[in-house]
Amino acid sequence: MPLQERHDATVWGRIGNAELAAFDTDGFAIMDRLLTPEEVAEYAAEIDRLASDPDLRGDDRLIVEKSSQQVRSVFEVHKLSPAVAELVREPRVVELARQVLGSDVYIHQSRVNYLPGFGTGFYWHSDFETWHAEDGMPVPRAVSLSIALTDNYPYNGSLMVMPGSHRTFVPCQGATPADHYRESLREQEIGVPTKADITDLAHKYGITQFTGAAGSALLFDSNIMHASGNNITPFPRSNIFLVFNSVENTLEEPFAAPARRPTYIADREFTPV
Ligand code: 6CS
Ligand code: FE
Repeated sequence: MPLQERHDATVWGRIGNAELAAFDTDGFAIMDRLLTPEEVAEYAAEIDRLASDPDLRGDDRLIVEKSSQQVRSVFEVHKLSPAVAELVREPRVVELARQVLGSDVYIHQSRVNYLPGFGTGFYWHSDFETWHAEDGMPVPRAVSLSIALTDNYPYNGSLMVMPGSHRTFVPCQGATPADHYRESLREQEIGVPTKADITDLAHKYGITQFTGAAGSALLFDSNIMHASGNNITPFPRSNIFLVFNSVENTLEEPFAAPARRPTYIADREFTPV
C-alpha cells in the first residue's frame, strides 16, 4: 500500500523549551538530564521492586521474555507505582507533552521496558499505527517520553528513530488477529511495515540512535518510525515509557481490529493529568 503523507500537525501548541525546538521537523527531542542521578537511583529501585513483586507474577500487566522468562515490561506502571504517578505530574515531564500537544493531556499507556541483558528488541514500527488500528486513537496527537534508567550505549538495544518519518504514515499489511497484544508485546510480527517500506524510509530519513546517560530522556511523536535492536550484551537497557495523549484525541472504537485492547495497554479513563 502506498505511503501516506501526514495531514495532521506535529506540534499543536506553543513550544517554550529550547530542547523542543526541532521537534516539529524531526518528530523527536532529547532531554539530556531530565532526572538527577539520585532520582534515577530511586526510580530504578522502584521498577526493580515491581519486577520482583510476587503479587505481579502471573498478572497480565507483566510481560516476560519469550525465551528467558525474564521480565520484559510492566504496564500501567503509573498506577502500580506512586513514585511514577508523581513523576507523570512533574511539570518538567507533563509540560513537555502539553507544549507539543497544545491541550490538557492524559496517560494513554505507561510501561517499564526492562530490555534485560541478552534481551529481544522491538522491530521497526509506528506506535500510532497500532494505537489507531487497535485502540481507536483518531489522529497522531500523542507523544511518548522514554526516560532512561540505565545508560544507553550504541550496543545495548538503544532506541533508534528515523528523523522526520513521523510525517509519513505507513499502512501495514494483514488483519489484526484477536488478542494480538498477547503476541505483539513480546515480539511483534503483524502490524509492522514491510522491509520495502523500511528500506525506503531509511534511505529517505536516515537513522538516529538515542544514546546517553541514565536520566536522559527521549520525547517522540506517536507516528515516528522507531525500533530497538536485540541486546546481546549483559548491560540492561531499562526505561520508563509514558504516553501522553491529548484530551481532544480520546479513543474511539478500534479502526482495524476485532475488539478493544485491555485498559492497562490503552486507558479509557481520560482524566487529564
Ligand atoms: O502496542 C503497543 O501499544 C506498544 N508496542 C510497542 C512496540 N510500542 C508502543 C507500545 O508500547
Ligand atoms: Fe513503540
